[in-house]
Amino acid sequence: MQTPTRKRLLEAFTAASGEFLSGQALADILGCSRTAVWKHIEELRKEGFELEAVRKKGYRIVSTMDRVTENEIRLGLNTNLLGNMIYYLESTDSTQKVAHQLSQEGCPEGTLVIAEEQTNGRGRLTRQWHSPKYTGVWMSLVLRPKLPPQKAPQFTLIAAIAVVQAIEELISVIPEIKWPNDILINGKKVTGILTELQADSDKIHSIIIGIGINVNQAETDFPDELRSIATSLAIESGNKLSRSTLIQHILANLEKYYEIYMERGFAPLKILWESYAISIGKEIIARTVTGSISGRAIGISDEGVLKIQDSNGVIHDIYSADIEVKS
Ligand code: BTX
Repeated sequence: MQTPTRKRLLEAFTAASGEFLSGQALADILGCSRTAVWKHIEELRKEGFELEAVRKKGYRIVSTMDRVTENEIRLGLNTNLLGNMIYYLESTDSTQKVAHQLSQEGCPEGTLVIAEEQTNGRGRLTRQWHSPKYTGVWMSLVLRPKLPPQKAPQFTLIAAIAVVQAIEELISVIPEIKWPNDILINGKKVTGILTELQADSDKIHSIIIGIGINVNQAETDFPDELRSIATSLAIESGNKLSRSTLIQHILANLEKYYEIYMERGFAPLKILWESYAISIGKEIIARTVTGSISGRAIGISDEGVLKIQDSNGVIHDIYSADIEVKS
């Protein structure tokens, strides 16, 4: 976590969009001396930012390195809530675990935990999420909506919309959502979302949304067992992508949809979600912990529950499952 001064400095460079900012202008913005400005600039340089200093013009940021440090994410971030606190970790077991801990300690809504690598990334149930260093986005967000716990599954769907749109904003691929928590490109998994809760029976304390995105991996970076089912944005688009830019787009989209959701409920977002979903209208098999159900996926309810109609016309509500699309 960084000082408010550092945060303001990066906001000023973000607003300048690559233009020069004079030492005096920065001193005024930050409310400190020009020497103090210079010290902050030196700190940024040490962290890997390439900064240009020109006499009578001031400073500007020329390029950044591809890391997902707090500074990298702040430079270009246009949100009010999401990312207001950023915890950056070079390596951790799981950002979900860290976010749970911070949430229990009372961290503010919008807190983001981000790591370059996870050594024990978690999927649903007891599954693992492969999270190698410097190649993906491994992040967890803490939200504190005043809602009953039954609403929580909708947040997986809202997060999926935010990620799909962020991908579309940056590269030309067609990402699709497989209910409830996978994003696929050309049938292979590029993103997994894990929504967890801290709640009483009637009230959510926090929702922790974990998002894992394969960004810059090559095929050979995936272990054998994942190679046929997983892909990365770089493999699909042919180009490497700035992870911090991707994160900025996700946070901006998620903040927008979170606001819409809190004001107008899930209905307007349900239509959007369905427009990205691959399973709706198709014959699918839903494998739940208690057994499998086959039938046609006819849609999701306002609560985000998947509706499957079997061959006898009976409609089943599916709360959690792995989906296989048959046709
Ligand atoms: P899931 O249970 O739907 O998917 C887990 C399954 O996905 C694994 O069993 C494996 O088959 C496959 N898999 C594992 N790693 C990858 C990968 N990198 N790419 C594609 N497929 C993979 C999905 O659970 C939810 C994943 C959330 C991950 C985020 S990362 C940040 C946060 N911290 C954390 O520990 N988990 C979340």
